[in-house]
Amino acid sequence: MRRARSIACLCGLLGIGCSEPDSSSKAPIAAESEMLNPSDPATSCAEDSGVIMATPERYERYREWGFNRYAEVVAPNGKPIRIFVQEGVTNHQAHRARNVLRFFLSDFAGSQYGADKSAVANAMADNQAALMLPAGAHEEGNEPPFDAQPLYAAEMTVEGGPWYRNNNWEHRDATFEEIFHLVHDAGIGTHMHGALPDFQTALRAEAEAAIGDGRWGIPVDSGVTDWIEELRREDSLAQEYIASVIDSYYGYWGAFDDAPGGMWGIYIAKNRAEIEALDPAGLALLEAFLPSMVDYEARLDERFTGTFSLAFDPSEPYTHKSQYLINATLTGSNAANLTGNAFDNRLRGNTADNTIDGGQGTDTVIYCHPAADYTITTVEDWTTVTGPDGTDRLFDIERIWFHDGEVVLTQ
Ligand SMILES: [Ca+2]
Ligand SMILES: [Ca+2]
Repeated sequence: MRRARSIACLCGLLGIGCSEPDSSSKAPIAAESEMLNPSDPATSCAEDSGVIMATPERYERYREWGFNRYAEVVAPNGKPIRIFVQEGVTNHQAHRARNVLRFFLSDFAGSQYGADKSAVANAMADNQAALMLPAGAHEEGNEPPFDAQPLYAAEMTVEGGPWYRNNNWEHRDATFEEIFHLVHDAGIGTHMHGALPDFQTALRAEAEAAIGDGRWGIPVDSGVTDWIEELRREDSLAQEYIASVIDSYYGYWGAFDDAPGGMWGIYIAKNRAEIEALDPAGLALLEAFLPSMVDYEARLDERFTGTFSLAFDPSEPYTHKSQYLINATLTGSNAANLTGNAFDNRLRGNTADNTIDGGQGTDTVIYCHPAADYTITTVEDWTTVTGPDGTDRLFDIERIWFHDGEVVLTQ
């Protein structure tokens, strides 16, 4: 059962029979890297390399288990929130997991609990929070024995990859759910001391209310009732409830048509409009911490061909998810294209010839070399940029960012 997997995932956090400390658990942990500002276009270029590194030698047990790569999000207190990557997980998957974690920890101005997330990130680092990305799929009894939130390769998509494009439910993307569990448990605070006890109290109360009035915990099969009871015993109803709201809010169940609602039908709302109509209390709690748009840099799977769109298009069901993205980058060398949405998009092509259409808003295309390396030609509504990244055609783009300066295009 898929629900059983979520329960099993908690054991790493709760220490139920399947965890042992890694060799560093008592020692203060030092960061291996510096955190770059994700809203600076230069970060896109700088993070082409250097985000994923070899696992430091002091994590000997992780290395023995094949966690050969490592990444981190550095909290304001200078301590890392660690990500361990097992052989068989791609760097793209690891990079995206890090971006999702950083997105959850980015300040959301004006929100009740998310305006300054420093204390949440610091609590995670102080609690020695870790995310592990094991290869393959979860197998009961075969979990790597670490105090770390697991997110398996088989349940991580990458924007533009086949599982993402096809909404492959055998590889349902649990990235948002599992990484938010980590933020919730170690940062907001559940069994560990966290930064936002009032938020947790509200989430726990709303989870019970949602079970009571049928918004969540909907018994679509006989296992759900048992699962809810087990969550109640573990005191983890709040974590699973808000994860359901988050998943539907960011479009991850918009294309699900096997049952009404999201999270296999356990949650009453499939998409944002349904949350607004059917679970306004859940919506308010989510929006007290997380913003409406996902502003991490979506680095598309290098196999992607065609045009990746950030605008909703009913004929392309993956756009239920991509409509909430703002920043997208093509990787690899396929001659693929990007289409933005009504927001101020930051878009970046790859080394091939790309067509990039920003749509409405003030949109920026990023190039990582100095401006002198490129030739810019504008004919009517189209701007052509020729240089080390091929010959790209830009439409509805207002700015071009080069390594040494920005060019404003006059329409
Ligand atoms: Ca736009
Ligand atoms: Ca290009």
